[in-house]
Amino acid sequence: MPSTLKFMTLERFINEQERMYPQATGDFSALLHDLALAAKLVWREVSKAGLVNILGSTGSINPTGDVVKKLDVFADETVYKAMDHGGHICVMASEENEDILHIPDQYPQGKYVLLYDPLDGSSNIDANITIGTIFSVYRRVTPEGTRGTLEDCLQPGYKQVAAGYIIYGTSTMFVYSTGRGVHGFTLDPTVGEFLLSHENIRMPKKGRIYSMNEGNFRNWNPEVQKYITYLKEDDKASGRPYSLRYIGTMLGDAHRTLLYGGIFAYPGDKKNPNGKLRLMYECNPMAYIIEQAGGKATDGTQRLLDVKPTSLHQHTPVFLGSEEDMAVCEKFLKGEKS
Ligand code: P6P
Repeated sequence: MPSTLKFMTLERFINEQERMYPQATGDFSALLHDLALAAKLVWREVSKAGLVNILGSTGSINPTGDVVKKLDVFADETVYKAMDHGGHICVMASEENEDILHIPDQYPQGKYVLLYDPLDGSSNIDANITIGTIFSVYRRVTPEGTRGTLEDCLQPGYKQVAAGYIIYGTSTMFVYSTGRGVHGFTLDPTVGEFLLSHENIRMPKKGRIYSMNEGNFRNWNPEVQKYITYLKEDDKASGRPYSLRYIGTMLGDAHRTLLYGGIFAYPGDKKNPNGKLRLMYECNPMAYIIEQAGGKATDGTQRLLDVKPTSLHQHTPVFLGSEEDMAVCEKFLKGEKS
């Protein structure tokens, strides 16, 4: 029976997953429930952005140099306020804020850490192109009961206990993993519930789509240039030429890559050796999802989830995609194939 007919709501799914862990306290589930509420609150504004004149720029600039849109600010504040009082989190960090975000003193310090990009793809807001919210959850590494610190936030991606995103597209989906596969829930706005629509998502082993901003081709290193040129050659046996699909919202391009296969990349280049995407807010959570679905993610030299972070807003090159596509890509990046 199709999973949606089971009326498996996100809430019920989270609770049933919790029952698999007899020692669970319910803290983690409650954190995910709070995140689901935050998703609906952000969706409510995103879905009517054009109607309430929320479009347009605040004119301010965020820590990584993007022009901040009003919806960015709303989403940033909404996620924080939905998550700050539950007692499950000891510290947060947002792509929109320079420093870590402490939990207000009147609320208990929890055992988890939340990092989030409140609205990825914000440059697409005014064009009504897919945008989304990305999140990462870690267990704290400093003593319980104390205020969370930067050390709690700067953990390598393999330490994530959950990661996911809410994609505001033709429909709104909550996609996440807690290390037991990747599951997608589609929002039914008539009842305000996320219903299980994509149970245990598995990436195709190989795709026929590559997703990169080819406008940067001239600045890429020769190995990347050779790989892209290879993908565009005519060779039916290996499914080439690939098609280029790129919307300029990382989570949208990564979500399509998750479902259809192929490869997404934002390489470093001569101007930006570490690329443009943020390790902590975009690449680690998406790499976690891609690996959980059977794909691979690297920074061009090592497994992306093994990268040791040194600062909250650091950039990293990223290559993520289907197992077989990543194997070929890595051969080019190592100079073993040309
Ligand atoms: P470019 C959106 O601003 C973002 O951070 C990612 O979501 C997206 O993949 C990338 O920037 C797009 O960057 O240089 O291709 O416009």
